[in-house]
Amino acid sequence: MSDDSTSKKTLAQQTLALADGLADGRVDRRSFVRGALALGLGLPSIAAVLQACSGSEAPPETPKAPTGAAVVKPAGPPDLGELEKELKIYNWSDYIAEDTVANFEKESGVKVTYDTFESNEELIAKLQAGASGYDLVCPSGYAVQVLLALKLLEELRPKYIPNLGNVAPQFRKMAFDPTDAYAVPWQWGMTGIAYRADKVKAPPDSWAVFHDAQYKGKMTMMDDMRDVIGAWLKFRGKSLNSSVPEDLAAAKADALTAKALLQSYVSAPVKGQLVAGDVWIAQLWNGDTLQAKAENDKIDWILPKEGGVIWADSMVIPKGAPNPRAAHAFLDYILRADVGAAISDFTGYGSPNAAATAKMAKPVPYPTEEQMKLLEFQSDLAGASGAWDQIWTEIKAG
Ligand code: N2P
Repeated sequence: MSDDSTSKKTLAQQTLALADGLADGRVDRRSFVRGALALGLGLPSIAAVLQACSGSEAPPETPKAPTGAAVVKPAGPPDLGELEKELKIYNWSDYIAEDTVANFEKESGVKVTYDTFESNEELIAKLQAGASGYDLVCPSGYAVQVLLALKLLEELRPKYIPNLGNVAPQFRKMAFDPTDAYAVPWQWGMTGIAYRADKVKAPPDSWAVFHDAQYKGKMTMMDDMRDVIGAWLKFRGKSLNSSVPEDLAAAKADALTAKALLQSYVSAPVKGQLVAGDVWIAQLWNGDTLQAKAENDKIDWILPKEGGVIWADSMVIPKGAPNPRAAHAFLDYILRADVGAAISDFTGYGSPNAAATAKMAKPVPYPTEEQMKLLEFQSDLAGASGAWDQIWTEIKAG
């Protein structure tokens, strides 16, 4: 063998050793390229070896189970990239502390666009229309079910949300997200009746107050199909998720009787009318009522004796969200005890975050078992949603 052939053999052996090292993980891709170039290997050959070894970043040895069967780790989704510069959030109005977003922007350098909506149906319609550009939105439980059925949500990446451990046990594995794969609970609350104690003859205790002609023109119900029809279903002792045609027909009749006495259907903006005294009795959420009460302490709230809605609203990531890393960063931020406490102290709602509840100035206690008998979570109407839509259209037009 000539010197030349010896050196060629050595070169081949060295190249093989390098390729073996790449294949079994002892050599990383960058070191392989550097070594191969030093050995004089051409770029096309280097590329071919790299492609052949493209799985080489996996651990070199597959661990064996005691039985000898190979343990195959399912490939997870690829890591999220760098923190993006922007984040677009779509949330209910008056549902966050005044400085929550500003503080996040300051510490993360992410610029937040924050828009608001007034009902789950508005949110669902926006996401269904496509290309909303939102990275985080806040549906109630039943609306999470609807969005999941429409395949409009991304799965969470828990490794980017270390504070997930702060979520209280009763808000984990809820019916709308049984494996905690999609939703980070934001706030919980109830729908009942807000009233001006100084204007009404006696505090209301029933949905029947909306049939009381003495308050004609001084009452409102929410601009929300699920809440209005749901209230009249509860009034007749039915589930607020009923799809029974007779139940729905009775609810429609009750709603039309009430409509003749209502000033309007209005949700969060009714707070100002209660404060001013233009409205005396309003179907409203407990937390928004507390916000109004901060401006006028004559405003009170009751849960009607027939019962009402309890909800848990969650932050979820819409399919194709343009800034998923920033979305996860915001989720982790709001799950901090101090940030979560500030949000709930401002909104007047309960925090699903155990660490935050412990820090709240005015914690809202979760209902007892006894109180829960009066409360019901809404669920996806699925096949009955067309009938509900139809009835709501007729009520609004009636
Ligand atoms: C709006 C809060 C209401 C949330 N301020 C109802 N799910």
